[in-house]
Amino acid sequence: MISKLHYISQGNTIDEQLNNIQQTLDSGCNWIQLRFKNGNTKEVLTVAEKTKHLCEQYKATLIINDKVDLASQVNADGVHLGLDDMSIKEARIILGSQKIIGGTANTFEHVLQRVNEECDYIGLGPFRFTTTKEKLSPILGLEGYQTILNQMKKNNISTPLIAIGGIQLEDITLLIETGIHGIAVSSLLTQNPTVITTLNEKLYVNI
Ligand code: TZP
Ligand code: MG
Repeated sequence: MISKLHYISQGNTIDEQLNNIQQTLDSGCNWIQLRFKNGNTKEVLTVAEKTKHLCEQYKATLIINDKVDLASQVNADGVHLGLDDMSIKEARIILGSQKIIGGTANTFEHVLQRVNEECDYIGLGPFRFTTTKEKLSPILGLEGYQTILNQMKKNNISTPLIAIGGIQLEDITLLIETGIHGIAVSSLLTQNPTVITTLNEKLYVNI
C-alpha cells in the first residue's frame, strides 16, 4: 500500500539528515524517502544504514532517492527515480518485484512512460515553486493535476499519484479533491513536524 504522506528528507550533513528523519518518525510519519544530494558515497551510506534501522524500529517504509544499488545494499523497501536516473525497468531487474519503485513525472506523457515502465507510484510535480529542489520542472498548479488526472481517467490509468513541490497545509484539501492519492513534503514537515496531525486529518478525510 502506498502511503498518502511521504516525507522527503533534507539536510546537508549526516546529523542534519538523521535529526530530521528522527523527528519526522517521532511525529508519526511512516514513509521516509531518503534524499541526500550533498552527501558523498560514504556519508549517504551511513545515513541510509541508520535510517534503515530507525525505519525498522518505527515500522516505517524506507525509499531511497536515486540510488538503486544503495537501496539493495541496505535492503530498503524501494527507490524513487527521476526521469534522468536509472530506468525503472532496469531498477526492477535489480530489485525484483517485491520492492517499491516510484518514478517522477511532470506531464501526462511522463505519466504514460512511468505506467509503461510499471512503476508502483508516480511523484507528479512540482505543484508550486520550491527552493528544496534545483532545476525544477514547470509548475503544474491545481489545474495541471486536474488535467493530468482527467487524461488518466480517460485512459483507465489508476497508478497512485503523489503530488510534490512546495506543498503547504492549506493546499491539501484542494489537492486531495483533484483525486490524487497523496502528497510528498519536505520543508513542511522538517520545519514543523507537529503539523502532521492536521495533515493526516486532511489527507484521510475521504476514507
Ligand atoms: N521533487 C520535486 S519538488 C521536490 C522534489 C524532491 C522538493 C519537495 O520539497 P518541498 O520542501 O516540500 O517543496
Ligand atoms: Mg533523482
